[in-house]
Amino acid sequence: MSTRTILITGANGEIGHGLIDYLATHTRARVVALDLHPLDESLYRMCYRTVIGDITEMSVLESLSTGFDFDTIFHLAALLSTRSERQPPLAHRVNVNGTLNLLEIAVLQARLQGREIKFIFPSSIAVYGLPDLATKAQVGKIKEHEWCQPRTMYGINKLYTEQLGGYYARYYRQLDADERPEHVDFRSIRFPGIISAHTLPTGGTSDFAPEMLHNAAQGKAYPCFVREDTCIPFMVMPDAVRAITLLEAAPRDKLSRQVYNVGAFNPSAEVIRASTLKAFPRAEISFVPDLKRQNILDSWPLDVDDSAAQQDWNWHPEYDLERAFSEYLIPAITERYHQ
Ligand code: AKB
Repeated sequence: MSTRTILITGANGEIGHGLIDYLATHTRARVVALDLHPLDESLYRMCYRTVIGDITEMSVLESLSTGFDFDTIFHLAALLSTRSERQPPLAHRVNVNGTLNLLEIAVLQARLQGREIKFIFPSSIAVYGLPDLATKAQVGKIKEHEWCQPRTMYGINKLYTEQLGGYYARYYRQLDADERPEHVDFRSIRFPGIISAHTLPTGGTSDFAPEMLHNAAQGKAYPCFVREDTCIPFMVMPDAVRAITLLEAAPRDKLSRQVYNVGAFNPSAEVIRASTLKAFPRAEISFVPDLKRQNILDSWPLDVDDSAAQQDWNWHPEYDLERAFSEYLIPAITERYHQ
């Protein structure tokens, strides 16, 4: 195994936790972790270097670029959908300008090193926008090019930055006289809601599922902010980390596109409640819909068609709903709160 140097932005976030743990356990990669906040204690020893800094400040990124030769950038830092809706200008600054900065750093790195730099970018089902519940039910699984009319600031930011990544990979400074050697190999995954047993998301709209489960495990009543029939795709964190590392490792000539759907299971909120109650029978879970957040969820698809990911890089989730609860979520969450 060669020793690669990997930059992870938003390292302290949910995917950051899962990814750093995976890289430390399964590879010899040197992880340079960047986050606005100090990294959790548990992650420190797994990283080669940790940096506290803001991706909207180019000087922070430039000084990182001076210090390291990166093979891959996992750009995970973002404001999620609910938080973005409350602070749209901040969301734009972080989700769009921050990503632009990172893409510029990738170009700079490619130029300095004279080789291609991989840029791995988590996008989201929030890029989709179904007009109403009847259409949502009727269209079922949707492909990457369908229904890309997001209703949220976050969805718009993600859809635009996917395209920005495509531009940096294919057309960057296309009018320049000389062929430019620098190249960014941009690859993106549209993640569904992600449920981790070890961390809780903040500021997302799919948060109702992990919140339900984590509250139940702690014996706390949970008024769930959606209707019981709310249905969007989800996956558990080990599959999310598998997906992002599989995509990163895939040979480029096997990739037919730059942006891929990935799915695993798509239970209604009621089914998530029932699965939670099976493990924690005394949990108090009620449904008290917040109509505005509900509207956002109703505009997200029921399910995604991930056949391109299956074909191109052999994507298959390891966890369906049943296995996710019985073999990952319940044992790990129980251990987390009851040890
Ligand atoms: C959110 O709810 O904002 C995220 C997402 C679906 O991208 N979890």
